[in-house]
Amino acid sequence: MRALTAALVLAACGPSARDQGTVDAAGSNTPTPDAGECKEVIDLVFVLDTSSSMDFVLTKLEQQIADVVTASNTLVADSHFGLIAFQDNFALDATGSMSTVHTTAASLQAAFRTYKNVYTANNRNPGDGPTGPTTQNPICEENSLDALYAAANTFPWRPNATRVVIVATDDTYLEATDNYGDRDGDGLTNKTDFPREGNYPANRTMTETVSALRAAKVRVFSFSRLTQPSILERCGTGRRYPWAAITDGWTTPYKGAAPIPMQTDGANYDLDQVKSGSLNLATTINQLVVDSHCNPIIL
Ligand SMILES: [Ca+2]
Ligand SMILES: [Ca+2]
Ligand SMILES: [Ca+2]
Repeated sequence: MRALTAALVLAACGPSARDQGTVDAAGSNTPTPDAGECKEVIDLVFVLDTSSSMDFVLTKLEQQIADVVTASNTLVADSHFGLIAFQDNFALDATGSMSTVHTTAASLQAAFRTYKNVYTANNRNPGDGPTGPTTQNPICEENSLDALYAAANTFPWRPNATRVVIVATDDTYLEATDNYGDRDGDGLTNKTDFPREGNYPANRTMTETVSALRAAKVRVFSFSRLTQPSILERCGTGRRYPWAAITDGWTTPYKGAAPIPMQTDGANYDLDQVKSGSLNLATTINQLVVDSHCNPIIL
């Protein structure tokens, strides 16, 4: 709950008020002791579940990302953006103006479109590339964990940056040494009837991933479901863990470990509210960037 408390405190007396100092009784503007000290730039990485039920997020991001880029650059110039797409494996997108670093809404929009059309629409895993096999993904859980590990360790975070990850997914994850392609959990990935098995090992544990994120001083903000989907909305394959486990790691403990946003001084938002339109993605992201900027992570 520390993360939520921090967010509420910041909402009440946020960075803008702090930076402007205080106005004393005589009306002069007296800088607070730390005024002007923070010169952090903003590095914001999207870690997105591109499986079929998540295409609405890609659509909304394509529509709204220009607002996010503008707001971030208004807060402080030269914002950097990254994108990691995942299903049963992941890819660190390298179509930005500086390879894995995007600096414009246009290149992000093009990337969101590509993932939706080439990967989401074909159940193709991002790490397999555009000619990889289709009709993959034999169990519902998705590999957010290895994607988050890559965000922590592979994205070129700048030393002087406020570091934020936005992860969007509607399911929980597996840990090493499980395998996302092993639909029946028998340790083999050799079944070829639908949904076809494939070799998609989970490479990291939750402990390794959280440690990497904390070491990199990355806040994780998740957009995930708070409640189970109706039968009609459910992932059409089997799953490793019960439906009740879809919140594990985001808003409920994962095998006893506190959720990832809570362990990284972030927060979770309700993905269903994004889907229904009652929570605006760009507005929410812009606010959490403001709240995070120059606000040291409390671990
Ligand atoms: Ca899915
Ligand atoms: Ca899956
Ligand atoms: Ca198997």
